[in-house]
Formats: sequence, C-alpha cells, structure tokens
Amino acid sequence: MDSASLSAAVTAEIERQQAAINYDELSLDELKVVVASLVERLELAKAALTSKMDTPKLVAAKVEGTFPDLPWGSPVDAEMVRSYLEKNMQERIMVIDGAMGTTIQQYKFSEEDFRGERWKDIDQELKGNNDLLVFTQPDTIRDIHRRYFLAGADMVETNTFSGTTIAQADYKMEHIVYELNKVAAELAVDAAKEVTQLEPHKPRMVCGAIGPTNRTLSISPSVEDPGFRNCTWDEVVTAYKEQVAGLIDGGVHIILVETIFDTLNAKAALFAIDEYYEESGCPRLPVIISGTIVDMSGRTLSGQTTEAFYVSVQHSKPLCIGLNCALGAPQMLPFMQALAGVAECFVHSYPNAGLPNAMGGYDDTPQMFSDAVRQFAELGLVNMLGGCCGTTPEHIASLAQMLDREKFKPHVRNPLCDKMRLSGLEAITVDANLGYVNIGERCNIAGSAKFKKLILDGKYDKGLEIALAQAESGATVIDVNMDEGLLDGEYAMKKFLNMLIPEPDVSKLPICVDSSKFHIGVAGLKCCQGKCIFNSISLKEGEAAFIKNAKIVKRFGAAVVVMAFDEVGQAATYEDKCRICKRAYDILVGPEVEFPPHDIIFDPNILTIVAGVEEHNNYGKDFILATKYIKENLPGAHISGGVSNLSFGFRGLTALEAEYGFIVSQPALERARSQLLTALREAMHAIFLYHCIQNGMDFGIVNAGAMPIYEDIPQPMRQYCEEVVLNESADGGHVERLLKFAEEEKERKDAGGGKVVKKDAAEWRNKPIKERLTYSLVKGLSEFTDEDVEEARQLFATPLEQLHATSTLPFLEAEKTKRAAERAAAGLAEEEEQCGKGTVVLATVKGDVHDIGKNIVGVVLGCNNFKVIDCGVMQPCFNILEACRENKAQILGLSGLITPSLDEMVAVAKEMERLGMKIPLLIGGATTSKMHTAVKVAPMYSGVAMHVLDASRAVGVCSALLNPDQREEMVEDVNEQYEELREDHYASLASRKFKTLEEARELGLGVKWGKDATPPTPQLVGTKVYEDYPLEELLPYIDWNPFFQVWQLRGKYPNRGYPKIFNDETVGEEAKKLHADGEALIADIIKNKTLKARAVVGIWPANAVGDDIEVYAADGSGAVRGVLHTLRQQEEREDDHYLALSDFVATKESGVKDYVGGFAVSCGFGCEEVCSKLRAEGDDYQGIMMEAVADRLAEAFAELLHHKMRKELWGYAPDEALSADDMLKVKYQGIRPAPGYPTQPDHTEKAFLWELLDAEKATGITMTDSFAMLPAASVSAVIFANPCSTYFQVGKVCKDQITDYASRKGMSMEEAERWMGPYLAYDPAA
Ligand code: B12
Repeated sequence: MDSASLSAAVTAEIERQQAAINYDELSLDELKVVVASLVERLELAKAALTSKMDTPKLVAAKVEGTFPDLPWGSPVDAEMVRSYLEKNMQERIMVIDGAMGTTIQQYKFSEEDFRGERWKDIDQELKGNNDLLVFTQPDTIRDIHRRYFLAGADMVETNTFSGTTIAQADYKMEHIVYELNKVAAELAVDAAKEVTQLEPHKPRMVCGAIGPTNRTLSISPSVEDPGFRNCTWDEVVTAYKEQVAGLIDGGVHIILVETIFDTLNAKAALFAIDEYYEESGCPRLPVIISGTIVDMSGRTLSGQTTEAFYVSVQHSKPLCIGLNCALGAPQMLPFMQALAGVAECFVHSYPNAGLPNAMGGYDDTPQMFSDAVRQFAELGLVNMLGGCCGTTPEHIASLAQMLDREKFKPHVRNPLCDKMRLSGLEAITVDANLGYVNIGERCNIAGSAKFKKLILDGKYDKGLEIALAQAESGATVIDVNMDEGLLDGEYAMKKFLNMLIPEPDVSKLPICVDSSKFHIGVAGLKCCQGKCIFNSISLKEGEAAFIKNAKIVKRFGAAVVVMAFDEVGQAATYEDKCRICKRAYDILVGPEVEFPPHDIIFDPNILTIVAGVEEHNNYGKDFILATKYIKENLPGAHISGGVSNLSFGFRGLTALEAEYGFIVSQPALERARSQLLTALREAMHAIFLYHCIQNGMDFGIVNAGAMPIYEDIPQPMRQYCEEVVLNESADGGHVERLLKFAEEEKERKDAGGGKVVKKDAAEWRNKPIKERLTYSLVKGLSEFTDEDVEEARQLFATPLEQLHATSTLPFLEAEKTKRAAERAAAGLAEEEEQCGKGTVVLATVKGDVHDIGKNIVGVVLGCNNFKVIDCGVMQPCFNILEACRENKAQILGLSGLITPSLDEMVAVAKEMERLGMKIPLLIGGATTSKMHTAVKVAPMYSGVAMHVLDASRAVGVCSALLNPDQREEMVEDVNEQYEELREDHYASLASRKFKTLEEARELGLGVKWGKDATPPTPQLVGTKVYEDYPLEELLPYIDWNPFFQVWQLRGKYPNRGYPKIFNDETVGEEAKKLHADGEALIADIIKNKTLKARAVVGIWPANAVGDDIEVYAADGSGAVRGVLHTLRQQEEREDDHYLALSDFVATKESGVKDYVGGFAVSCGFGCEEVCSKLRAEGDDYQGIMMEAVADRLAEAFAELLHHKMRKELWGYAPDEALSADDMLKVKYQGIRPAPGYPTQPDHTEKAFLWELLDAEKATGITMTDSFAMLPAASVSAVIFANPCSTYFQVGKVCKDQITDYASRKGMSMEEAERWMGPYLAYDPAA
C-alpha cells in the first residue's frame, strides 16, 4: 500500500469511529478519557513528525595528523593532574561534558554501522551497544569528544559506560572488554590533544567512565526472594578491575565512577581501583564519584540517603563527589545541598536536560539547561558542572559560556572530619551528640541462644525479626556474628545479610560484621553498601598478618575493632592492655597502613572478676584505667567491650530466661535465686559501664534494655558492687562482702521473701486443662507438664495407654502421656484405640548396622499407637519394599549411621519411584540430614520424602502425614522448604572458593622433619591382640555424655553434660535414674560376662609420600605393606595450612624414620543375643539400654587403648597424667582419627587397616559392603604420634583431588565419587 492510500485509509477509519460517537452524550469522565487518548495520539504523531523533519544524519569530522602530548606527559603524571584539578576547582567551576548516548543518536547509526567490518557476520544484534562504536565508528566517537571539548568542557568521559564483562554479557562481548576500554581512552585522549593544541591555555583531560553495570549487589532481582543476588561481590570487582586496567592503559587522567544507584556496586568499583593500583604499582589517578538519586525521596535506588552514600564511599578519598542523571537540576537542589554540606572533597553535578517527557525524551533546550544548573553555581554548591541524559555539545556550550561570563565562586571544601562516621541506609556520626554507641548483640550467634537456634534451624527470616526488634529497641549499630562450628559461617553471614539489607527498618542502621574468622567478616563486608564496623583484628598472628588484614578492612572502608591480643596472648592487666593497644595504634596510623585514627575501636578485653582467683579481681579496674589511657594517648581512637563478660562468675540460668522471655521450668525458689543473680549482674554491668563511660568508653556490646541506671541501683547493693568493680574498699574486704550479701539475699528469698511468679504464668495456669497443655507445648514449657499430664491422664487415658504407662522408659512415658492428654482432650482417644494410627515400616539400610536410633523411633511410635514393623539392620532394598507391600505400610522409615548409607537411601527412593509407590518416605539416623534429603533423596521420589531429626519429632510427623486434614499442608511445606534448601545448597556450592590441589599441597603443614621434629620410636612394632580385656578397667574411661543423648536428655545451660545434667531441673532426676540403670547394667555385664572386649592394636614403620602414607613391614625389612591414602583440605579459609593426615608423618625424602599405628576394638560381642532376647520379651527399655552401654564401653576401650599406646606401646608420653576429662578434651599428644570421621571421611580406608591388623582374625570384627563394622559397638582408628598432629575437617574436596585420589587408590572416578559423595565440592552429575 502506498502512503497516499495508507493515509486515506487511516482517515476513513478515524471518521468511521468518530461518526459513531455523539460527544454530547458522554459524561465528564468519559470525555476526559477521550481527550487523554487523543492527546497521546497527537503526541505520537508529533514525535513521528519531528523525527522525519529532524536534521539529516550527522557525519563525523575526520581528523588527520598528530598532536603534541598533553602537559601531564605520557605515561600520565598522576600528581600533576591532581594538582591542576585542585588548583582549578578552587578557582573556578570546571566543566565536564554532556551525554554520549543522546549525541550518538544525532549520527543515526543503523545495525550495520554498529557492526562495522569487524562484526558484520556475527549472529547477534548489536544496535544499542554504544560502547562498541569505539571500534566500528571511531571517528564519530572522537568527533563527539572533540565537539564537547570545543564547546568548553575541561574534561570528557570515555564511551565506556557499559564497558564491563557484566554489562557486555548482554551482547556476548565479554572478551573485548579490556581492548574496548583501552581504545575508548585512546580516542578521547586523541581528541584532548587536538583541542589542547588549539587552546594551549586550557589543557583538556579525559575521565575513564565506569558505569554501574546492569546488576545490583544490594538488591534482589526477584520480588519473591529478597535474599537472592544475581552476581557476587568478587565477580563485580573482577569485572571492574579489567575495565580499570584498559582505561589506564589507554591513558585516561581521571577515573570516574558514575551513575551509582547501588552503592555496593560503587564500593566494588572503588575496591577494584585500589586493588589495581596496589597490584600494578601504577600511580594513583584522581577519582571522581557520581551518585544518582532516583526520586524525590532523596535516596539512591538501593535506599541510601545522600549523606549515607557519601559516608559509604568517603574512604576512597575522592577528588570530587556529586550527583548525576535521573533528575533535572531543580529537583536535585536539596540533595546537592546535603552533599555539599557533608563532603570533605570537591562537589559536582551533571543533571539531565530536565525531567523526561512522555516519550522518554528530554525537552530542555541549551538555554533552559544552563539556566537550571545556574542555581548550583549561585549557591556555591559546586566545583564542576556538566550534563547527563538529553544534553548535547550545544547544552555544554551554553553552560560553559554562562560560567565564563559570570565567574561564580566555586564551592569551598568542608574541613576534614575527624569523627567516625558510619552508615546503613542512613548515616551517623559518632560524636558527643550521639553519645554512647550501643551495638545490639542479639544477632550474634555466640551471644544469643535464640538467634543461634533459629539460624541453625535455617530460619533466617525469624532471625530477621530479632534484628528488627533490636533496631526498634534503640540499637545504634546491629552486630551480626555467625561463628558456630555447625554452620558454614561464610555462607550464613552472606545469606543473613543479603536478607537483612532489603529490610529498611533494620538496614537503616550500620552493621557490625563480627567474626573471629577473618574471611567470614570479609564475606559480611561484601554484602553491605554502608560503612560498617569490622569486628575484629588483632596482633595475635603477628604484625604481618595484622597489617595485611587492616589494609583489607581499610579497602572496604570499614571502621575496625582491634582486640588487645598479641603473639603472646590476651591482654589482662592494665600494662598489657596499654602496651598492646599502643603498638597496634602506631602500626595502624603509621605510613604503611594509614588507617584513619577515628575509625579505630579498641577492645581492651573486659574479663571476669569475682570468679575465685584473687589476681583477677582487678580486671575491671584495669579495663577502666586502660580506657582512660587510650583516650588520653591514642588520639581519635574509640573503646568498646563485651560488658557481660565482667560478671560471668555469677552466671546462672538467667540469660536463657531473658532470652526466651518466659520462665524455664524452675520452681519459684530457684527463680527467685536466679533473679537475684540477674539483678546483681545487671547492677555490676551498669556500675562498670558508668565508670568506663566516665573514662571515655564510647561503644559497648550490651543488651541495653536489661540494664538499670546507675543512680537507680539500691543501696547497699550499689556500694558493694562498686567496690568490687573498682576492687577497692577501706578494709579490703569487698569481695567477701558482696558474696556474703548475695548469700544473705538468697537465704532471705529462700525463706519466702522473694517469691516472684510472672504475671502471665499465673494467668495461664487458671485455664482449662486442654488449653494449659497446648500453651506449654507451644511455648516449650515443661514446668507444669507432670502435674497437667497426670490430671489429663486421670481424666482421659485409654487402657492401652495406661498399660504403656508402666514402661520405665522415662522420656517415652512423658512423650506418650503428653500426646495422650492432647488426644483425649480432643475427644479422639477411643476412636484411635480401635483402629490404631497407621502402619510404619522401619529398616536400617543395606551395609549399615545402626540399630539404636531406629529402635528408639520404633518404640516411640509404638507407644503412640502406630503399628511398627521393624525389618532390622543391613536390609537390602528389596526386603524393605517387600515388607511395605506385605504389611500395607502407610509410611516407610529408613535409618543409617554412616555416610555410605546415604547413597543406599537414594537407591531405595529411586526404586520406590520405579514401583510407583506413593507412601511417605522418612529418613533418619546420625549421618542423615535435611539438606541431603532435600538435595539427593527427595528429587528421586514423587511421593514425599522428608528428614526427621529425632524420635520425638517422628510421632508428630507420622500423625500429620496420616491425617487427611494436615497431610496436604505438611507436604506442601516440606516441598517448599526443600526447594529452598536445594537452591541454598547449589548457591553455596557455587559461592565457595577452593584451592587447587596443587595450591593446597603448597600450603600443607610443611614440617621440617629431622630439624623441627623428630618422631618418637615406639616400643611395639607389629601388632598386639587383646582377646578378653577386663571390662572393669574400662569404667574410668567412659564418656557418659553420648549416653544421655541417646535418651534425648539435654540439660539446660549451665546444666549441660555429665555430671552437671543431674542438677537440671527438668531432666536431672531422669538422668540420674538412667545413669544408675546404666551402671547397674554394666555391673551385671561384668558379673555375668555378658559382653566381651576384644581388640587389636599395631604400630608399623611408615613415611609420607605426597598425600599418601607408605606403611612398611614390621620386621624392619623396609618392604612396603601397602598405602594409607589421605585427603587434603581445599576449601579456602583464613588458616595458613591446608592439611592432610600425611602431613603428620615424616616424608620419605627426609630420610627420617617414622611410624603409624592403628586399632580395631569392640565391646559388642554378645550384645545382639541379649538384645534380641529382651526384644522378644517386650523389654524395649532394657534392650536400648544394653546397646547404649555397649557403645559406651567400646568407646571407653578405644580411649583406654590410645592411652596405653601413648604411655607404653608407643611410649612417647610415659609420664602423661591426664584426668579422664582432660583426655576427652584431647589434651594429649597425638590423634586417633577414625576412617569415616571428618579427618578421613573415606570409609574404604578401613580395608587396608583391616589387612594390616589382620583384624577379622584377631578380633572377629567383620565388615559389611559399606564398611560398617559388626558387631555394631565397634571402633577403629589410625594413630599418629607426632606433636604436630591435630584433628581437622577435610571438608569439601574438588574434582582435581578426586581424580588424583582415585588414581592413587586404583579406583574408577565413579567409585571414588560414590564413596566421597557427601564431601564433593561439585555435582558429579552436572
Ligand atoms: C555414639 C556414636 C558411635 C558409637 C555407636 C554407634 C552406633 N552403634 O549407633 C560408636 C562409638 C560405636 C561409633 C562408631 C563409629 N562411628 Co560413630 N558416632 C556416634 C555419635 C557420636 C552419636 C550417634 C548416636 O548413637 N546417637 C544417638 C542415637 C540415638 O541417635 P541417632 O542414631 O542419630 O538416632 C536418632 C535420630 O537420628 C533419629 N533416627 C534415627 N534413625 C531414624 C529412622 C527414622 C525413620 C526416623 C524417623 C528417625 C530416625 O531418631 C533417633 C533417636 O532420636 C555420632 C555423631 C553424632 N553426634 O551423631 C557418630 C557418627 C555417627 N559416627 C560416625 C562414624 C564414622 C563411626 C565409625 C565408622 C568410626 C570408626 N571408624 O570407628 C564407627 C562405625 C561403627 C560401626 N559399627 O561400623 C560418623 C558417621 C558419619 C560418617 N562420616 O560416616 C558420625 C556422624 C560422626 C561424624 N561426625 O563423623 N559411633
């Protein structure tokens, strides 16, 4: 259709539509709609018209010839550039160019123009990738720079806004990034030279422009998952570093980090620049930083105020800071005023040509633009002006002429601020106005049991609620600490912070990233856009490490907490505190680090007083005096400390109570006592803090809400506490006085004077029995469980339940009766009694001998009215699924103790899927985990597969799964949770960093054998067998702690562990009874010789060869008996060494003679026979007790034999005199890692150990296909004697190591990957 007929057709259509409308009949609102739509159409038509009538395509002015170098030479002289700019910015308002994008549009390039010759055949659209034009249209880009210079700009920006691998990835052009930046810089420098030759009085310069990239480190791209990020800090830093290298090599004079809408991206850019200078040795060019305020709220896209933005980047010491883009000049005014008010450097602005119009274009003409920016100059807010979107060389010409004409006075820089400034979304200045800074400690896993539990349970969202509560209750800074052995601290830190940052009510506050592990703290810094506090560094590892770490913290721009620690240890006395802090201060502020003094916070260690050691009683005073010393002698530095340490001597149950906000099961008397302790402790804290603050302490990690005001502390308590805190009184009897006071108070309360019951506790006790039980279950209270359950039982229990009530299994009884009461209260008991709750099949999988955990689950389910079919141990998949079929099982539960069983569980899940089964699959046992179930088992089975942590949860889970009203919701919950876990798992795999095997080996322990270490020569070389070791000798070596775990008895702090558990209010009595039953059983076993203790130990000559240990014949012939293979740590962390067990044995090449030992022990012979008999008689309690006791004896036997080795058989510690407790704390020399334990996770290593020991023949202990030992109560280990040996965790290992390990072991890769499955740092299927 030609244009005339097209226009006729359009007109006809419009007429047709209009004819049908009678405008008179339309309402006012309808008419408005019509007018709006017509206006929109008209605008579109006008835009089309303008573009048709536009000036013809611009053609670049071709430049020929060469020009003399710029005044600052080549390679650039950074100092000359800086002083030129400093001088000029103080004298006049300088001019930076306008937009590149808008100006490029004037040249009207087509797709072909963008591609040029170089990419003419590429299978990718390139139009819009403006940065590429430096290659394909270089003349034009140089021409644009030239036009800006000629318009009056002092400096232009390179055409590299998207010149990072991250931004170029959109066009698959990552590979040209370095070249792009270099070429872009060269073009701009060419133009600068050309114009400088024309106007030598005004030399021109080039800013290397670094854009924000198209990803954000602080903001999640997913609305559903605010904790998610699509790029990491390290990726962004790497990308920026490559860009910086190209720009500098291309000859730029200034680095410009611009259009910052997420400060964390900008911090990564500044970090990359700093790192680049340090690594390259290149002179430091001036840096200009330019942020973008997105709307009239005055915040960046990532939520920061202008002040907070400045505080977050001030550490990079920019020459100039300002705002550009997004708004027009009039809208920017208040934010420019704020910036000029806070910045210590020069200030600039380069706004858009007004706000964008309906078409996304900019309407301000050159004149309008220069009129608009004039206000900044008039108000003295700026040292440089320019233009952003919508501006062209004509706009800049108009601006430059105005500045030339009117000679405004430039902005005068603020004096350098010598106060600490911190920022989250908002900024704070630590000064007299702010006063004492309260660092909220509730998100510190080491300081808050509640937070710790939530994080360990993966409930990060609930953890956030704690952070919110902290912020609401007046914390000035939020402390985040994830130091917990069971956690991947780095991952947890990142995950929590990434979730916290989008919560404005929390992230408005600065964060204190807190970890004793440097790398975890650094991981935290990588998540925070604001200026943080880094807690902590110290001289513990020596000066070199201190300097290195301080420089890293400085590079992130964080303030730092310095612990008063040095190579010798923790500073306890006044002298040590002052000496170490002074030394640290001098290093930090000295020329090598140049840390800002006001960003240093010393923690001179608040240590415990009144703990029974007289010399320690001065610790409080020492701290107060050290505070004074620091304030007076180390200018600028601050002081902080963990106040509650002071009174740890008085620690009671109170912390837990306070934490959970309800009474933790003590009777009124104990409660009163603990309240006294709380009151005393709080009084001591308040008094101590009062004196510290008087002397200059300005930070503190405290639970602020809990502390009384000094003046409010009643006398004589205040005086007594004060004397103790300051360790001084007229008669010197202050400590005794306070203790006596405490004792008397306690007695007074015991006599009834202090009976305090929480109000709500009393109220809920008046409710009906069902509500009372529900309340205590929901709140986890057990104080009244016994009496309530008894009441319920009298009322409702069924005959069957009463029968079970005679069972002597204490926790089972409690569990059962509680549930019975619930059920009865709900009126369901009778109904269930008739039909039972359902059928559950239980089995320990093939190759595994684990029984006890499964048995407990079986009994608990049985007691709760489930029909349980227990298939036993070592059950092949077929048997298990047959049992399900035969018994019409409604649930299948699998159990396993050792890692190879995990694979077996996956195999069962696959088979269930293949057979089309639908019943829920429950996974349990010591080696299993929620994560493994989510990642490996659940995806194999379309029915629900879920992990169950312990027996007490099994009942709830099975009940819900079989209840039609609850099942669906539960399955949905599990699926959702597991999906998240899978995502977390893969994200964590991707984010962890590993050394290559080669690098890790380089970082091995590297003992200088023969020089630093001489291995002891053993008394025994060869093996020794113990056929029937006297059981009574094992008794002192028993570790009772795991015994209580079996029965799921865990005392509440401080009554954790044996024998303190006996004092526990809730479980103490039961623990005593169980322990007595256990001891009685052991006595019986010894008397009747029911169990036999058998063992074989051996020591052989050996040497390390790489990561392996060659074991030689005992006869001294040097013949190689075989090889023990060991695995090396690879996951990156702070430690200097990446260990393998072979590091603990002298290397073959050293020529030094060395040895390894080993043993296999068992106390399980005879156990199974007794247990089957007891089971047949229905005495589950005694059966489980028998298994638990046999396990204890086996471990005790292992401890005893190791002791014997050290003292006699190896004999290197003949005089060792450790208590049993110290032995359990591994205070001896040498280690005995068991194959399967974290130091050697590979169970197959037991095969060669068995061969060496001839273990099966010597003891009768056999091994299953999965290398589980039979009888179950058996332990084996390899023994290392050298003092350098320590326990460690191999952790995850990479493919390079598995490849190497497999070939060393003569295994296929698949086989090695199968045995090492849970420890792989990669997905072998990927
Ligand atoms: C006590 C103990 C032992 C005892 C007893 C083990 C036994 N017979 O059960 C002794 C000292 C004998 C022992 C030996 C070994 N152990 Co061990 N041991 C432990 C320890 C400390 C506690 C396990 C335990 O008994 N807990 C108490 C019971 C009651 O709990 P449970 O088994 O977890 O069962 C509960 C829940 O899991 C759940 N549950 C269990 N099954 C099921 C099933 C279903 C369906 C459901 C719903 C729930 C459920 O409910 C149960 C009751 O609450 C764990 C570490 C730990 N903290 O878990 C290591 C641990 C299990 N042992 C381990 C290893 C490696 C070994 C050895 C191979 C070491 C060696 N080379 O000698 C041997 C193997 C023994 C053998 N026969 O082959 C590893 C296993 C993981 C792995 N890497 O393979 C662990 C995890 C230690 C570790 N961190 O590496 N061990």
